[in-house]
Amino acid sequence: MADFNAMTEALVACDEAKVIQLVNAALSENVPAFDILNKGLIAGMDIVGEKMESGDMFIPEVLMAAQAMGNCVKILKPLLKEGESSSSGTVLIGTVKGDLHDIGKNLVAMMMESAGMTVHNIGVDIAPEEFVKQIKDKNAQIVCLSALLTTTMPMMKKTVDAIKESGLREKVKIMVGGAPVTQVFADEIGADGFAPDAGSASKLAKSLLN
Ligand code: B1M
Repeated sequence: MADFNAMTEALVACDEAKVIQLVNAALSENVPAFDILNKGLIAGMDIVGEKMESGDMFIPEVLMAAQAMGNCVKILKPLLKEGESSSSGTVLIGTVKGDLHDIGKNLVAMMMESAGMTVHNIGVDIAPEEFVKQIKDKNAQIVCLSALLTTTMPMMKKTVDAIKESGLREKVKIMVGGAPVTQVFADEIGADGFAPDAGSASKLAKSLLN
């Protein structure tokens, strides 16, 4: 029986060795990688967020938990494949300027890659003009913007506006996501779509490509 609670607790305790051991033990019991990710790891990061907010955890500890999470995601990556996909396309993904959060964005990128799309993951703290440049350079059909901070959400609108001003708006679909982002916000800023998590982001990208 996989012990998701122990996994969550080990992540919150920043005990990377323990959390990796528990992830490997769960895999050896054929526990689905999606359950490990959602019930063990993401649940742990949610608690980390609450502790960060209440002042019970500080940035260095949050970074240690994030690193442990990232290393577990590397283990799960080959097992999170969605299965064969008939559609494929070119996607550009990045976290908007001012925002350094990348775990969720990297999961979205991974799910899209697993679904057969070519994904250019251009990192964090990406300025609107850099998104525009990369859309041109990579000939992207879809651009995905990620933001985890309410303070960086306006940068999503600036990025959408920069894409419009560059004349590329008709050539590229724009998707947005990240914990504080909503469908209403996506509509307000003129994006083509919003996805609340990595799985639905991948599905939405496929439907926008078709
Ligand atoms: Co930050 N942080 N952080 N942080 N951090 C949050 C987001 C926060 C909610 C914590 C809290 O206070 N409760 C809070 C934001 C509050 C707000 O604005 N409403 C916060 C804050 C305040 C800050 C700082 C300002 C703290 C400070 O310095 N005082 C600072 C800002 C730095 C900056 O960016 N300029 C900061 C820094 C950091 C660390 C660097 C320490 C670290 C990031 C490490 C890293 O990413 N490499 C960190 C972390 C780890 C978090 C929490 C704890 C976890 C985020 C995470 O990785 N979640 C977070 C609390 C929380 O979210 N519970 C928090 C797991 C991940 C799988 O989920 O990213 O939501 P998520 O991604 C999901 C979906 O949102 C969606 O799919 C993903 C997978 O299902 N999705 C997309 C994401 N992007 C998408 C793009 C798409 C579609 C879907 O495109 C189409």
